[in-house]
Formats: sequence, structure tokens, C-alpha cells
Amino acid sequence: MKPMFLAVAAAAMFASTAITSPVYAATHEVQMLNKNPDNAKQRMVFSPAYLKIEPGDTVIFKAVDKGHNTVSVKGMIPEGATAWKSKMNKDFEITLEKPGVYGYKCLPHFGMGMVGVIQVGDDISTLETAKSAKMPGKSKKVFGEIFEKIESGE
Ligand SMILES: [Cu+2]
Repeated sequence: MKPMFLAVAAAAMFASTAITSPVYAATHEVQMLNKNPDNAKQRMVFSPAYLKIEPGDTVIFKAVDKGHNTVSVKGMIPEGATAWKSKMNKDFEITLEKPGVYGYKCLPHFGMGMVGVIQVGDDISTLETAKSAKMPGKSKKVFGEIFEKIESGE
């Protein structure tokens, strides 16, 4: 039984390293949470809130905690890209083909700063446009921090 378990663990590890592979379309996971695992004081978060992927990759939003969804923010996705809006309490999967910066929110917790950004490829030319979108309450701060990170190329 033990070697079998190790093989499964090794396969799982391989699967997680494959996420960074630029050769094949990869699948990434973003969790919808009531508490930031890295900062217990921060409530209602997407984790990770910033994700960089390659064009054609898929993102799965996992409804780990209840009461959340994911909705693309108007004016914060590349022109011609398809907007999305998921159902509350449900996992949601989306494949992003168009390079650029995608800002999204949790509808009930937009003002609490439950927002995230997916960067597809290296084209960040839409970042300035994204910055001028409407961001209520704490979401402005959270978006601002992520945009800074993207600009600094970290
Ligand atoms: Cu939420």
C-alpha cells in the first residue's frame, strides 16, 4: 500500500509543477475563501488574488467557502474578451485566450476588496484602461496593489 501512496503523491506533485509549464495549456486554481490563508485578518478573498497564466490556459474558481462568486469587472478585461459571471456557491471554469489584464470581483464582497486579477501572457497594455474602471471601497486598494505588482514585473 505504501509505494502506491507514494506514487499518487508523486503524481500530485507533478501535476502542481505542470501548472507553470508554458508548453501545454495548463489549469490553475483560484479559491474563493472567507479568510486569507496568509493573513487571518483579511476576510473574503480570492487566493491567489493575482495569477499569471499563458493564453489558452484554464482557471478554475473553487467555491471552497460559501457566499461567493466571480464576475469580470466592467472595463477591466481586454477589448473583445468575453465577460463572465458565475453562480453563487458554485465552482466555475473559464479558458482565457486573449492576452491582457483581467480584473474580476466577487459580487457580494466587491466593496470589501474581494477582487482579483488574472494576467494572460505578457501584454499589459490594457492596464491603464483597467485602472480607470470603477472600484468601490477597499477594492481600489487591493486592485492598486496588484497593478503595482504587475507593473514592477514581479
Ligand atoms: Cu465573496
